[in-house]
Amino acid sequence: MKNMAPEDAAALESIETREWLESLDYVLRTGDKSRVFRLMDALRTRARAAGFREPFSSNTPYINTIPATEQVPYPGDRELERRIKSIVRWNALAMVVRANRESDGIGGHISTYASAATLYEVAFNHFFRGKEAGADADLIYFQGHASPGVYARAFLEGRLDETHLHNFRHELREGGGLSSYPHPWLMPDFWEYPTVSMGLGPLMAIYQARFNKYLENRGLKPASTQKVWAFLGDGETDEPEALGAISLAAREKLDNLIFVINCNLQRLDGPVRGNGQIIQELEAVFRGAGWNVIKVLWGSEWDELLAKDTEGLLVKRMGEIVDGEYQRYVVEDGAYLRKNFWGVDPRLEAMVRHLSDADLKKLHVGGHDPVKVYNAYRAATTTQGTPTVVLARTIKGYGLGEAGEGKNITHQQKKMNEGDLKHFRGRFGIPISDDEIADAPFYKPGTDSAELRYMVDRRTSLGGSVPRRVVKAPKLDKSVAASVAKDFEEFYAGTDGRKASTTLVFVKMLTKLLKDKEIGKLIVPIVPDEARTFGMESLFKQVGIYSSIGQLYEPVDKAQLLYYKEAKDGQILEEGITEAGSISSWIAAGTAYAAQGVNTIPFFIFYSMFGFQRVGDFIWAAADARCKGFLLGGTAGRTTLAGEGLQHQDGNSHTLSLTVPTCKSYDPAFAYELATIIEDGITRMYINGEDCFYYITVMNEQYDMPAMPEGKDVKAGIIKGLYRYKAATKKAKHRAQLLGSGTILNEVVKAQGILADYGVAADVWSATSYNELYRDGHSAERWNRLHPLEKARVPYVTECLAKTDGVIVAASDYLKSQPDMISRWVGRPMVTLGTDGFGRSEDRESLRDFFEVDARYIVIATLSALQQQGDIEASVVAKAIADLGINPGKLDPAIS
Ligand SMILES: Cc1ncc(C[n+]2csc(CCOP(=O)(O)OP(=O)(O)O)c2C)c(N)n1
Ligand SMILES: [Mg+2]
Repeated sequence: MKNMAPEDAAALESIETREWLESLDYVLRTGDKSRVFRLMDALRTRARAAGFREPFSSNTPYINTIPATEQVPYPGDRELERRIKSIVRWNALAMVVRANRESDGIGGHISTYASAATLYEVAFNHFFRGKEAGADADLIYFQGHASPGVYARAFLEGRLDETHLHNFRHELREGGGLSSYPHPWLMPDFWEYPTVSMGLGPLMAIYQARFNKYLENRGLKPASTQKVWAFLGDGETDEPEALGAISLAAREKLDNLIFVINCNLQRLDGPVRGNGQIIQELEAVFRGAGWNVIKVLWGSEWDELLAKDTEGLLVKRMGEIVDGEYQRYVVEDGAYLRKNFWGVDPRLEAMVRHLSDADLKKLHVGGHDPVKVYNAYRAATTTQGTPTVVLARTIKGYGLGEAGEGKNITHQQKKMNEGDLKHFRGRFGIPISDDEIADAPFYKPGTDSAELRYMVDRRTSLGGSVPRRVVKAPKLDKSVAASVAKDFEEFYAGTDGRKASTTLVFVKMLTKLLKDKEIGKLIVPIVPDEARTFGMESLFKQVGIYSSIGQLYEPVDKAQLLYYKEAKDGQILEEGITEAGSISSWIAAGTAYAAQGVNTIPFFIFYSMFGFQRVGDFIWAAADARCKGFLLGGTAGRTTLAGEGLQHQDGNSHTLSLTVPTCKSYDPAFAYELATIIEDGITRMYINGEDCFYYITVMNEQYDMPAMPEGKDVKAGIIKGLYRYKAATKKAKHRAQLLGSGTILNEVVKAQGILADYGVAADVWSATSYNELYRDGHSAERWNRLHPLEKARVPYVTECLAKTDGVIVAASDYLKSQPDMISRWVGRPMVTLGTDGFGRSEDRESLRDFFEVDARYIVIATLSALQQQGDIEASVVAKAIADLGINPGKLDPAIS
């Protein structure tokens, strides 16, 4: 062949190929699959032995994974389902078009759902199981931008009315509206999972599926056939979170997980991979990670052509077109396709000679063919031992025609003129007259129409409508509060001179909670490879680390008391180094009270700097999902964590946690404060049923934990954010009120002592939460503004401080903006010290000097404030600066 003319070589190769394929066909007919694999293996081995190095590929050809010959027939009424789908399409489009006519710029998306309609409708009619299916009810993550289609279906099912649809993106209108995207916070009976911040949905879905297995393995939920479905965009897969945990899904054999990627080849601005093939790229990534990949690329019209493609020419041609060109095919006519796709080879051209240009244009892609989609889902739901991803090729803006089908502008298309609407109506056969079409009216057939009866019937047999959010778990009994209070008794008594850190105290509390008879089983400790940092390793042995396969090895430390114990019913979720994964587990556990009917109480402890700062958007989504539980920011405090420096020392997290409306943040100093806060959290979230969660910073500095001071208001003050910890013991000429939180409270107490020498009697207050004080202050202020005739409400912080005497100084291990937030309600000027700036690798003492938050700086701040109001001479302050060894010329930590 080497010395032949090229045409002869090609002809010979063609014959040779045919012969090999015929031999293979023979084996396929007469042998079984394993015989084929053995044969191919033998060929590969022979070729390798001859020195041939096969190029690596984790791809299969650019055709459907499930061949036509392996398909089962469609079980539904195709014609009725097509009509239903068309009506849903119409209403989804009308909702967006009308909203934007009324309020220009209100937004909404048409093209995403237009591309995904078949992917959803097949699932609605045949797969998604609703809440009546009990433990088998599916958990579905809908693609955020497809929400108009989900609303449109709910409208036909009678769950939403015309007013709702009319009020799409007008949530504040009378009669209620529909939120732009899936937001359980705003539509708590409808949506379950927030997805629209791209990439979060897929990651949360993986950990959700994993958590479901955890619940089953720990006996907290019966074994079930429940599936987690995650619908996402192909563009969305560029988010690192989207693909970041796919290897975990395969490793954990999550056959309860199905990803459906709507591969319309486009994102917002243009093609996802104009110069490549996103589907092949995703196939390689998922197969490499060990997933079952099902490609749905071509509709049934192609089956006959592929059957005739004995030499693989068509398959080869399909695989060599880049996505940018495929997108072009959507907007071009049949003649263009004939010339550019088929015309490159006379043999290909011959394959479609019998078809008209119009016929060529009608050759659909797989994601719009219910038979192909049904078969893919059927395979996905019956696959065992691996998660499945369905890569479905679709067309963005399908049906919009000139108004945007396949065009680069289609994602943003929200307006359609009369002509466009008529085109769409015609294409999908919607019975709306020419007189009415310009208004884009919603269309709903009668309740006893065949369409509606079919829809409702299908949903009834599948366990009811979806999505639907139901809180399945009853609230915990009041006796739980008493039980926890008993567990925590010792923490109110103090450590009697023994030093402890709040982290250590927390771990002791967790240990007690894990043993609690009433709620021990419900506690879910979560750590991202940080348990030893926090001294939690004793829990490994006590409750075990969850592993879906138990422990297949004898751990290296087996002989020791606290060995690394993995178990199938292990309680700790040791996630490895992934804060994003850990927070997703926390969300799954913290929302299990709803969909799963289990009141699991998650405690996720992490390096505080890698919490809100790193995975803040997940925490925002958690709040949207009405998540409950505890977040523990460990090794917190800019000057409390010694040595680690700029990337680790956290002075920011309380500022960031303030932004989450349902998050209550605390910076406790002592064991009894921490006990009070956790007890309050369990009561509020799980006994009273409040949809909120707690963020608590805990530190690694060790000191004496005092007993809780006497006084009936102490516990209430801890929860509200402020209480008087230690009043001045002696009278003096001058007065001061000193506020401190976390470990810095100890510096404040020291300052109280030094100030006595300067003739200042200072009271010490523990400010456990500036965030809560700030919220309370604004709430009172707002109420007073709107109710001028009523008795004015007094902010709690005013109640505490307004009647006191003396200057006010507050010191924090976090940004100065923390104490600054309450300054307007304290009745007089207030001085704040905090740790604005970048951390440093240093010891605690040097750090507190650098950031100017130690006892000496608190003393200077107090004296300076007294000087400002004319109570003492400037020379007294200057002398104190010198006496306390402070360098006034030192660097400003805020900007160095
Ligand atoms: C984190 C995040 N970044 C950006 C956006 C804005 N955005 C919304 S939709 C979209 C394009 C979506 O493309 P794709 O995932 O392919 O979905 P399609 O609409 O094509 O199905 C973008 C960039 C977002 N919602 N979330
Ligand atoms: Mg896309």
